[in-house]
Amino acid sequence: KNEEDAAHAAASLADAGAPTIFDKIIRKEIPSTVVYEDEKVLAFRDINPQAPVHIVLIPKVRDGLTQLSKADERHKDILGHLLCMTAVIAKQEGIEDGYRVVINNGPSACQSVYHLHLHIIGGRQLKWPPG
Ligand code: D5M
Repeated sequence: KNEEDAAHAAASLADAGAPTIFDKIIRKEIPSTVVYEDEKVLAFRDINPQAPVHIVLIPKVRDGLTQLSKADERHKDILGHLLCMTAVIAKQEGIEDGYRVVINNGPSACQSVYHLHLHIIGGRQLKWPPG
C-alpha cells in the first residue's frame, strides 16, 4: 500500500545519505519540544502522540543507523546510551511506574523516518500485544 511504498522510498534515500526530518530537528531548523539533550542524543515530543507521554529519542549523528537492523559493532556505545537514557527521560516525565520503549524497524513495522529512533510511550495503561 501507499504508506509502505513511501517507507521503502524513504529508506532508500536515507541509506544513500539523504537527510531526514530529524536532521532539521537536530539543527533546530524546525521547531520541536525538546525534553532531554546531551552531546550525543536528543529527545523531543512526538508530533503525533499515541499516549499522553510520547517522546522520540534519537542519536544526533546517524552514522549509517537508518534503522536498527543496520547496527554493527561501531554503534554499540550509542545504542547503549540511548537505552540508558530512556529511564532518565521516563523519570523526568513522571512515567517511571510503566512505559514502553519501541523501535519500529522497516516498512512492515511502520517505520516512517529512516534515522534510528526510540519511542518512549506512557502516561496511560498500555495494552499488549500492540497493534
Ligand atoms: O516514527 C517516526 C515518528 O516521528 C512518528 O511517530 C512521528 C514523529 N515525527 C515526525 N516528524 C516529526 C516532527 N517534526 N516533530 C516531532 N515528531 C515527529 P516511526 O517509528 O518512523 O513511524
